[in-house]
Amino acid sequence: MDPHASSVPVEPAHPALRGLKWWQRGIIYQIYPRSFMDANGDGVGDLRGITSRLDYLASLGIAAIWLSPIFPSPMADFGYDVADYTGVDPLFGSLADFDALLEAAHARGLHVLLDLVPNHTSDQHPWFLEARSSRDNPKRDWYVWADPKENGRRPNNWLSFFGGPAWTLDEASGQYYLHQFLPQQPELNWRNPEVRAAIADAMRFWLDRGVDGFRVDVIWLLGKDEALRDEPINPDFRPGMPPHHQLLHPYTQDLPETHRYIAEMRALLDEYSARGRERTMVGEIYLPFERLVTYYGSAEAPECHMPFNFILTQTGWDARKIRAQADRYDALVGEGWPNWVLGNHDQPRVLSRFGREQARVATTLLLTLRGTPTVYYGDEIGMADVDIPPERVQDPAGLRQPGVKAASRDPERTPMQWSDADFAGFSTREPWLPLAEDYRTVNVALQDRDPNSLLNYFRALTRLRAVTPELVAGAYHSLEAGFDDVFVYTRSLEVGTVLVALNFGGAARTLHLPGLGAAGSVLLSSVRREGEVPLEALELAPHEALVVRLR
Ligand code: TEU
Repeated sequence: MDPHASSVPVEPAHPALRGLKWWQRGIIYQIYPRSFMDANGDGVGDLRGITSRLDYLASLGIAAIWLSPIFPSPMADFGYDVADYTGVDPLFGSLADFDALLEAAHARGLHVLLDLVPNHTSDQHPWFLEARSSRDNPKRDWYVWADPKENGRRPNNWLSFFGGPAWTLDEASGQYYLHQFLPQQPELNWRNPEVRAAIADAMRFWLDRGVDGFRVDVIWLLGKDEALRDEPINPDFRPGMPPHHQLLHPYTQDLPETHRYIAEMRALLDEYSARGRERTMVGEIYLPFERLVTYYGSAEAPECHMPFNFILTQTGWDARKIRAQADRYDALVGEGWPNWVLGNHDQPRVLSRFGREQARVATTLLLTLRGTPTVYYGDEIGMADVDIPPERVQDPAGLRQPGVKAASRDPERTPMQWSDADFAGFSTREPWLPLAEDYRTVNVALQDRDPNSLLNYFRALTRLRAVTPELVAGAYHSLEAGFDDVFVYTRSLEVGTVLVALNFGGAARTLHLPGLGAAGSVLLSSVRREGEVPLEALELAPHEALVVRLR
């Protein structure tokens, strides 16, 4: 396979952005393949479906799509249980379908990131079947095994993210194996160099085919305490929280050796980047900023190009709190390239968290803070969480944790709403998860035709980013807005300064912003106004998002 057979056309970057990589200039769009577009009419999305929607994706002004896992899998965790790192599950199509998707995406200037799941495999992966077959199998040490305690109990108190213990007894061999997710997701032993080499081979397989990089699943969990010490009790645990929060996690999360493993993965990507097209690695890491930023690594041993910044999914919709977090993050990121996430396949939809009237404010925030934005499919048209009737719940995280609020991730994984046709234009039959009831009024086809739609607001913002280098590369500086529900910041480069003013509330506000000059010109407003605005008495409509060029 010639990796140059489909290379991404180089987009003409604004001169002020020369020197920035594509993943720094552009926007990442996450696709949950089961729910994006079903081409073969089985009720589940697939690769040919995605390919058929590439023109839509290109129309969004994004730089890359990230596909949640497409690999062969028993689907116990809907693909995050991988049974073969170098194939495509027949549910999604074939390798040939993938190559066609990659080529067609590249032809439209879209990069493609795959979801690498290196912390655990499926219990049906041939490696685990071998490892499990006997204590002296050569692959035994590829996974994490431990003897029962004297009383036959599990080796320590570690817990699964999905409820219950993190250990399951393998009756035949009399040892427990570790799984911080489902029992069907045994954890690889990253201390074993053969494991690291095997994952590197899997990465090469896709890089050689031409993929532009990876989003790496639970990368901060790769190392675990070798002595398997008990984790301490979390004093802040309250009933109703996910049971995993009963413990603190010093022995299963953020271990020092994890940085070494990530640096090895990065070195492999850098080899490919040095030979031609720039490849990238985004790491899934839920940690406080001070720890998160250590995953950029150092100049000598770089790690993730971008450790995901999930703070907007964890902070309430509060302008002051978000300002404080953005200030802290921007300062801590240092030389690293920042990034922002508003939603993903594990979190309630942004619209359901913050309300439909705040959709444009949220979109503007995501696309104008300093750093690469990651957009979750459907958020650009204002899809909301869908109530799933109990008999249709699919997500094992929900099924295993009754009574824990938002434990099931099904509500944010429902089919993309393409049109008001039957099954929302997603499929020709009842999809695997229920469609939102609002799909006849909230869908791509309708919003495409409506110049005032959220979709067209999203596109106007991405077009604005493309011609406004300040919004991509400009320094971030927040301002005191004088109101608890207003967030104001500037983005400046030598070529100029842009002001962003966001009204998080339903009341009109008049801001007094001294020292910025008498007036600015509106670049974009969610209430569609144009022209000059006075900066010493800047009026914001309820729920308005406003972007202004200063002079
Ligand atoms: O998620 C890891 C993770 O931390 C989640 O369990 C998260 O805490 C939870 O979903 C919050 O609701 C990754 C994937 O994104 C997730 O979809 C997988 O289920 C999980 O890893 C196992 O691979």
